[in-house]
Amino acid sequence: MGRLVIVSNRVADPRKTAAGGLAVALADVLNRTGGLWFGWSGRITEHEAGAAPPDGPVHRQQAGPVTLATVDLARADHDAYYLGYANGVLWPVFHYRLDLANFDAGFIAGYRRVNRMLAQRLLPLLQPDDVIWIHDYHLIPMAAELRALGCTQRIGFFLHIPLPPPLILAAIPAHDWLVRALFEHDLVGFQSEADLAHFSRYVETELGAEPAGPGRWRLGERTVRAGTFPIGIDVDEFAALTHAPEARDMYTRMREEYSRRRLLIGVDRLDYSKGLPQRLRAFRELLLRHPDTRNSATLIQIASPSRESVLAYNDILREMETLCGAINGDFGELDWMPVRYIHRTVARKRLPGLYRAGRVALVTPLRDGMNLVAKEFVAAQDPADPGVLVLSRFAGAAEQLREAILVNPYDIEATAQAIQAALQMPVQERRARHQALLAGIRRQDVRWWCDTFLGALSSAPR
Ligand code: GDG
Repeated sequence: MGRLVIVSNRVADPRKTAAGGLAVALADVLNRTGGLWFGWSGRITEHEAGAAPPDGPVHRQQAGPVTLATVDLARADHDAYYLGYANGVLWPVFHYRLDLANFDAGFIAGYRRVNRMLAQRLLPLLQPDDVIWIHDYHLIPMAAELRALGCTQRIGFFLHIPLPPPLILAAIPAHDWLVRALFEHDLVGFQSEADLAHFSRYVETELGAEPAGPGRWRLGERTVRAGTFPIGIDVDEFAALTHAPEARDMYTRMREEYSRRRLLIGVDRLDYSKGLPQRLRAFRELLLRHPDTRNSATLIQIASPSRESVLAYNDILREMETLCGAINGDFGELDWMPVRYIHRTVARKRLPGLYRAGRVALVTPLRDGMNLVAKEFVAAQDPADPGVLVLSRFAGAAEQLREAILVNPYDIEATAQAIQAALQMPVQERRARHQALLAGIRRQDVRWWCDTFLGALSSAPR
C-alpha cells in the first residue's frame, strides 16, 4: 500500500493524548504506519472568508513518523462550516434530532466553500500512490472536490456517527447532493449494520442507484463499495494504562472514598445525543423505587465540555445542572450525595482507574455511532471482580456488545430496573459476561478496524 493520508476536521499531535474518540483512534493508526495527517489547525483568524491566511496556507510539522499539515480557518468559514453546517445541521439530523437542526442557507455555502478550499490545499501535497482516508461528517463532499481537481488516488470515507433512515436524511435541503458525493469514494465505511441498511435504502429509493453485487451500488458512471467497520480501541494499551500510577492512584482514592458504597460511572462529552438527562431521571427512579440504593449508591457523571458555541449545547448544560441539583436536594443526606456531576475533562491517564472503580457503567446514548466509553470500561475491569455495563440499544456498540445489559434509554423505568439488576448481579454472572465482552473488543480492536478498512480500500475494484 502507498503512503497513508488521513484527512479529518481536527488534527492532533499523535504524540500527545486528547479527549475525543476519533482523535484517539487516528493517532493510534498513524503512529503505527506513519504518513500525512491533514485538516484544520484549530485556529481561527480574521482573514477574509475563502481566502488563504496571510502567513501561508498550510502549516507543516513533523511528529515522529507523521507529518501534520494544517490550515487555519477564517472566522466566517469556521462559523458556517463547523458551527453552522457540521454541528448545527449534520450532527443533529444524523442523530435523529430534526428538532435541533438549523437549515440556514448560509451554512451549506460555507460547508461547500471550506471543503473545496481543503481539497485545493491538500492536492499539491499528494503523491501518486497515496491512499487517502477521509473522516466524518465535516468532510462528506471533499472527495468530490478532489476528483473535480483531477485527483485519481484511492479515497476511502468513514462515517463515525450514525446514518439515519432515508426519510430523516431527506429532511436536509441538499440531501441528494450530500449522499451523491459519497459515490466519489472507492469505499465508504459505517459503524453498524443499521447505518449500512439506511444507506442502501436511501441510495436505492432516493437516488435510484442500482445494486451492483454485495455491498456495491452503481449511480451513473460511479460505483461505490460500502461496508460496516465497527471502530474499536487498543485494548492492551488501555488495560496497561489501568496499571499505570495515575490510574492506580485514582482507583485507590475512589475505593477509599466509596468503601461503603457502590459506584455508578458515566463518562461522556456533554452532548444531547448522549442521553444524560434521561440517565439522571433513571437514576432518580432507582432511588425512588429501591430505597436500599439510597445512601448506598453514588453516580459519578463526568461531562467533558464540548462545542460550547453551538446554541443547543447551552440548553443541555442548564438541564443537567437543574437535574443534578434537584436529585441531590431531594435525596441527599449530610454524609451522602447521590450524584457527583463534574463538568470538566478528566486526564486520560486517570480514566481507567475511575472505570475500574465502577461497579456499573451507564452508557445510555439516545443515538451514538459506536461509543468507545463502553469498550474502554470493559477493557479496564478486573476480570476477577468486574463491573457491569448498562448499554443503550441505540449505540452502535450494542450490535457487538451483546453481553452488556441492553436498555432503551427513553424508557426511564426499565432503565432503572436494569441498573438495579446490574447492581445486584452475582459475581459469576459478572465474570462470564465480562469475559465474553472482553473477547469481543479484543477480536475487533482499533487495529482490526484500521487494517480491515484499509485492506478493503486497497482491494476495492475500480
Ligand atoms: C464519535 C462518535 C464514536 C470522554 N470524556 C473524557 C474523555 N473522553 C473520551 C473517552 C472516549 C472519547 O472521549 C469519547 O468517545 P465516544 O466514542 O464515546 O464518543 P464521541 O466523542 O461522540 O465520538 C462515537 C467515535 O466518534 C469514534 O468513532 O464511537 O459514536 O460520536 O475515548 O474516553 N477523555 C478524557 N477525559 C474526559 O473527561 N481524557
